[in-house]
Amino acid sequence: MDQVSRRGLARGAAWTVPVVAVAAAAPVRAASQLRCGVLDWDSFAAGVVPTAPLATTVPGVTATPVVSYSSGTAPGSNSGKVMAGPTGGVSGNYYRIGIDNVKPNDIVTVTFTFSQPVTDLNFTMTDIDTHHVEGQNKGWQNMVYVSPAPTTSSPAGNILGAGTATSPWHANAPYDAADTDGSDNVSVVYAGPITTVSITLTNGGSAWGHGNAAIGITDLSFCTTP
Ligand SMILES: [Ca+2]
Ligand SMILES: [Ca+2]
Ligand SMILES: [Ca+2]
Repeated sequence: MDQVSRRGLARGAAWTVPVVAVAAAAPVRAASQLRCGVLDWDSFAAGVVPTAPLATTVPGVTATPVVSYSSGTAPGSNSGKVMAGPTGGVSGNYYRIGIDNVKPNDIVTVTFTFSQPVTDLNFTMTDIDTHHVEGQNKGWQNMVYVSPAPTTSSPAGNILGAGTATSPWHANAPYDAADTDGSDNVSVVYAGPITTVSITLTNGGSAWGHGNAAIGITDLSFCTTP
C-alpha cells in the first residue's frame, strides 16, 4: 500500500468510524478508573428527611440510609434528617440521629447501604457528649458504636471507649458540647471494599433518663472499586 492510498483509507474511515469508536472507548475508560467522591449533605435541603436513594458526587453511586429504633424509643424530632451545621466544629450540613425524652438504654441505629461496594470510606461522628443535670440524678449519655468495626478510628480528646457494643465511645466528663466543639468527635476509616455500615447511638443506663439525645454524621467520603 503506498502513502496516497493509506491516507485515502484513513480519510474514508474518518467518515464512518468515529461515532462507533467513541461509544466503544467510553466504558473501557470508566471501568479502569478509580472514582472517588462524597455523599455530601450539602446536596440536600436542611431540615427534612432526604429522599433515598441519595445521589453522591460519583455518578451512578447512591447511598440509602435506614433509621431504626429499639422498642419504646421515641424518635428525635430531627432524627433521620439533614441538618444545618456546624456540628462538632464541622461546617456544612450533616445527618442527624437522635432520641427524644430519653430513657435508659434507648437505641437508634442508622444503616447506610451503598449501591455498590466502596473503598476508603471515611466519615466523622460528632457531638458524642454527656449532660448531667448538676445535683440531680438525671441527664443523658451518648454512647456510640459502629458495625462492622472500622479499619482505623480516631477519637477526639474527650472520648473514651472502643466503639463496640460492649465498649461504646462516650465522653469522659459530663458536659453538653457546643456545635462548634470537636472534642467529642470520632472519625473512622474503612479500607473496604464495603457496602453497608451501621452507626448506633444508645443512651446510658439507669442514671440517664432525661432530655433529648443526638449525634451528627458528616459527609461520607469514598472511592469505588477499580
Ligand atoms: Ca458537605
Ligand atoms: Ca450529643
Ligand atoms: Ca451537644
